Amino acid sequence: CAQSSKNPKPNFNTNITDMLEEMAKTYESTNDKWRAFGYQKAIKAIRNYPKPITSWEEAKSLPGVGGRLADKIWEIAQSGELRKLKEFESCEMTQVLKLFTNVWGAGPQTALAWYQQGLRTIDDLKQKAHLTSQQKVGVRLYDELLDRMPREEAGEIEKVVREAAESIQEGIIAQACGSYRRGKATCGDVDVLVTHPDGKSHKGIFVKLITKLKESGFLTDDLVSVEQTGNQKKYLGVCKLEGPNRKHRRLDIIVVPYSEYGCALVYFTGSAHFNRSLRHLCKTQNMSLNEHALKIGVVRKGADKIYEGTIVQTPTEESVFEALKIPYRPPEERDH
Ligand code: DCP
Ligand code: MG
Ligand code: MN
Repeated sequence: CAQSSKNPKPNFNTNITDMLEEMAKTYESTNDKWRAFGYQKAIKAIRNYPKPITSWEEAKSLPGVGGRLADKIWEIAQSGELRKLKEFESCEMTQVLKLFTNVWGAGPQTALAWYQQGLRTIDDLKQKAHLTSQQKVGVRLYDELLDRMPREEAGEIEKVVREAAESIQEGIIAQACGSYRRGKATCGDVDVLVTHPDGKSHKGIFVKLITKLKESGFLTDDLVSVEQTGNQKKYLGVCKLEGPNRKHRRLDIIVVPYSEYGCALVYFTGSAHFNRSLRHLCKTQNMSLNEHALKIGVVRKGADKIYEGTIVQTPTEESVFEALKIPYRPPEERDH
């Protein structure tokens, strides 16, 4: 939860959560959102459970775990296996949907449509499917984009972006957030957050930075050239470091005004799960938090906001935690 500041708790039931994760992923790829959600909720409860699960009743007592899920948990605890997962692994359609939903820019509906057209492999997609420009990139670089990079490589990518940014504008801040900042050993992509302490120089930087990184050959493919939300601009693309044996890697660049830097830093450092805990905490305190701002005095009626609240100035990450009245948590301790 968001309030504890201790080291990440150990998981005493990794064999169980691993298999349930696979189940959740399968249900996500078949667009079975409620089942996937139910599994995620159970996984969370099992992760927080302070000892190995040794009975069916114990499993059933966890929040979000009903009789059927308790059966599955108990099956794994006893036998180390889950028949339903085995079944999925031998089901062609399920496997193909998993393969297809891993194409960047393809969701469960697209995956199903491709399956129904008789397509079965990534080669089939290359030859016969109507692909969006994003999916074309996703298909061409399928294996590389699924591969997580060692954190050292993420550091090198951060450096290339930072040096390009600094050469455009003195004093610019460019910092890799996401899993890299949380200290993970591998990263799915690099999320570079860019701002300028003078409060205005960030404005011209987005186009110049992307252009420069394209001209140098570092950026190889665009996925989303620009996504604007309020005063923030986000680029999603693919890059490749110079030299032999380099792979294409996913890179996100987010440019934000300095006034939003504190909240943006918290948001893009994540994890997504941690952000959800923070937002949940906000709801209990009439606050709201997103990548732009922290607001107080929010009035909600059910899921609707009747009053938007007022912005609290949060120039630093520490000030965000302070305003939320919780102890500061270093990035390494924000996985849950
Ligand atoms: N984020 C979020 N909610 C989402 C997606 C992202 O709050 N649905 C935030 C938290 C993430 C950050 O943005 O940590 C970066 O998103 P990534 O998808 O790049 O996730 P990570 O960097 O955490 O992990 P990975 O190593 O897979 O990239
Ligand atoms: Mg990331
Ligand atoms: Mn990202």
